[in-house]
Amino acid sequence: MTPSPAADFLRRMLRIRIFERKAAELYSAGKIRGFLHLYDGQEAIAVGSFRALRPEDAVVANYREHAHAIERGVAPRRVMAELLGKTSGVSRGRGGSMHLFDAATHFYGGFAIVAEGLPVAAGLALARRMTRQPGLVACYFGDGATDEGEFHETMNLAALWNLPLLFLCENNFYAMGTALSRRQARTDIALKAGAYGMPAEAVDGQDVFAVAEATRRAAEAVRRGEGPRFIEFRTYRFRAHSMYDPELYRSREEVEKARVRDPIALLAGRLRRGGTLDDAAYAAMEREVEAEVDEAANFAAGEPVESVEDLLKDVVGGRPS
Ligand SMILES: Cc1ncc(C[n+]2csc(CCOP(=O)(O)OP(=O)(O)O)c2C)c(N)n1
Ligand SMILES: [Mg+2]
Repeated sequence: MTPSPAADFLRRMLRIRIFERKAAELYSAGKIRGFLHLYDGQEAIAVGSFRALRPEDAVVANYREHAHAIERGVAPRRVMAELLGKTSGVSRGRGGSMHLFDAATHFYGGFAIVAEGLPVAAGLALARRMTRQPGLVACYFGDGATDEGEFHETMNLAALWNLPLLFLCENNFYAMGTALSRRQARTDIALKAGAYGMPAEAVDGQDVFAVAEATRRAAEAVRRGEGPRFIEFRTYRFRAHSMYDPELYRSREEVEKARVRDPIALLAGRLRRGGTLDDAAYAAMEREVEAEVDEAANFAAGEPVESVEDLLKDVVGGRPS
C-alpha cells in the first residue's frame, strides 16, 4: 500500500528528527568530531519543499544540511558515515557534518561559510542556462546569510540575468546567538528580495503542507522561465545553534513557547483529528524509523576511517593518487 502524502510527510520528518537525535548521542559519546548543527524544529521545510524538486534540479544548502541531503535521496547510512568521518561517507569522510556533497543526486553542499552557497547556486544556474541543461537550482540558507553582502549581490545578478533559481530562506530568527531584530534594521526578509524585482513571499515554515504548496508554485514559475523566486520560511530551531552553544541569548520560556508549533506534532495532531492516525500507528512509525536509523548508525560504526598514508591523497601539494 502506498502511504498517503500526509503520512509520508510525517514519516520523513520523524526520520530526520530521530536521525539527528542519534547524531547528538554519538556526538556526546565523542564518536562525531568537529561541529554538529541540528535541524530540530525546521523539518517541515526540507520535507515539504523537496516534493517540488525533480531529479535534474541542483541543490545547495548550508551547514545545517543533514535533512536536505537525506531528502534529496542520499542514503542515511552514507550521511551517518560522513558524520563519523568514515571513508564510505558521502564525502568520503573528509567533509563531516558541514560538507555533505553528492554529485550523483546534484547535491552540491554543505557550506560552512555563511552565505557561501548563494553565489555558487547562481553560478550553477548560469551554467545550466549556458549549457542548455534542464532543471532549476534550489538554494537553502538561513536568515544569517541575508546579513551578508553576498546575499544582495546574488539577488541582484539572479534577477538581472533571469536565472532559474529558487531561493529558500530558512528564517529561524537567529544567527548563532544574535536575534534577527538585533542585526537588521528591517526584519522582513521577503521584502528585501522583492526589492530586486523578484516575486517573494513569507510562508509558515512549521506547516509542511504550506511549505510544499508554496514551493510547488514557485518552482513551477521558475521552470516556466519566469526567473528567480524567493520564499522566506518562518521557523524556529528548538536546539542550540551547535553542540557547543550554552544558549545564553534566549530564555527557556521562549523556546517552550515555540515548541508548541513543533512541525511534527502539528501534523500528527491534524492526522489524529482527521481519524487517520492513532497512538498505535504513530508508535509503529517511530519504531520503524528508529530501526532504520539504528541500521545507519551500525553500518557507519563498522566502516573504516581513512588510512594515515592516504590522508594527503587528493590534497593540492599532497601525495599524488
Ligand atoms: C562568513 C561567516 N561569518 C561568520 C560565521 C560564523 N557563523 C557560523 S553559523 C552562523 C550563523 C548563521 O545563521 P543563519 O544563517 O541564520 O543559519 P542558522 O544557523 O540559523 O541555521 C555564523 C555567524 C561563518 N561561518 N561564516
Ligand atoms: Mg538563522
